[in-house]
Amino acid sequence: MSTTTTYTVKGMTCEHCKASVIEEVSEVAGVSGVTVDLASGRVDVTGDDVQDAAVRAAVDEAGYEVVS
Ligand SMILES: [Cu+2]
Repeated sequence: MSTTTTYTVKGMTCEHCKASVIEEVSEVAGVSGVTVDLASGRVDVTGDDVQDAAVRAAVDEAGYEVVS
């Protein structure tokens, strides 16, 4: 079953940042959708059996920080 988890990511300031996060998180196993709201830093990750640690690592890889 597909579920959506919401994260708050610090440090995204423009469309490029947003695209980087979407690109990295989209590569995480099981992820089927990623949406980012730049203003709030809200990142919604949708998918099946997505590992929380893998999402956090992907955000870190993109150069940003998950704060919640
Ligand atoms: Cu940017």
